[in-house]
Amino acid sequence: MQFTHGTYALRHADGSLHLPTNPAKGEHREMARHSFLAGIRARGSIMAGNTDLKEQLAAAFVTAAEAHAFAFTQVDGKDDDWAYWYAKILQQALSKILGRNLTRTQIVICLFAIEDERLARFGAEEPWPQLYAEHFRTMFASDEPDNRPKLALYYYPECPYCQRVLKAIADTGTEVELRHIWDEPQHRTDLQAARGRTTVPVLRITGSDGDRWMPESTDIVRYLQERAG
Ligand SMILES: N[C@@H](CCC(=O)N[C@@H](CS)C(=O)NCC(=O)O)C(=O)O
Repeated sequence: MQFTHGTYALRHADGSLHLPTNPAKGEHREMARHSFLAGIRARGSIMAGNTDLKEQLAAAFVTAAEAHAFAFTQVDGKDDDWAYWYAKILQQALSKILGRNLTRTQIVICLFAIEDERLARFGAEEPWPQLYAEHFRTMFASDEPDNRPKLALYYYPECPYCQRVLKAIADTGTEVELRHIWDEPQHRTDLQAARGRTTVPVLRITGSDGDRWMPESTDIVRYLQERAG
C-alpha cells in the first residue's frame, strides 16, 4: 500500500497543516474528523493483515498525523511542538512494532532529523509516511545480525567530519567498508550519481530493500551509536 501526498492531511515542518484539498474556512474541522476516523479504520485493517515492518510503521505515522490534524483543527494544524505530540502518541505503537522500547526523546530527535532531511532533499511533495517509516526501521529495528543492512562510508581521511565518523566506527566496533573517494574514482562517481554532490562523509546503508544514503556526520554518528545499542 502506498501513501501519497494529498491523500492524507500533512503537517509541515513549521507546524502548519496541509489538507488534501483547499476547503473553504470552516470545512477543515469536518474534513479532519472524517480523515481521523478513516485513518483509525484503515490502520486497523493494515495492521491486521500486514507483517511488513515498514508498512506497519507507515500506517502508525499516518494514523498519528490524522489524529494530530483532528486535535489541532481549531488552529488549522499549527503546532510548533508537533514532534513532542507525535512522540507521546506514537511511543507505544512504535516500540511494539520495532520490538524495543523507544524513549520520547529518541523519537523527537529522529522526527526532526527526518523532516529536515525530507524538506532539504525532496521538498514537501515527497510521500512522507514511507520515508519516515524507512528511517525509523533503519535506525531502530532490531534485525538479526546477519540480516542487518551493510554499511559503507564514503570519505577521505583529511576531512575532519569524516574523522568524527571514523572515531564513532572505532568506538562502536561497527563493521563498515571504507570507500576513499579520492583513491578510488568509482566511489566518487557513485556518490555523485546518488547524491548529486560529493560532500563527505556519507554512509551508504544497503538493506534487503535497497540503498539509503545518509549524509551529515552528526546523523551518521547517532545512527552508529543507536545501531550498536
Ligand atoms: N555538515 C557536514 C559537513 C560535511 C563537509 O563539509 N565535508 C567537506 C569535507 S570536510 C566536503 O566534502 N566538502 C566538499 C564538498 O562539499 O563538495 C557534515 O557534518 O557531515
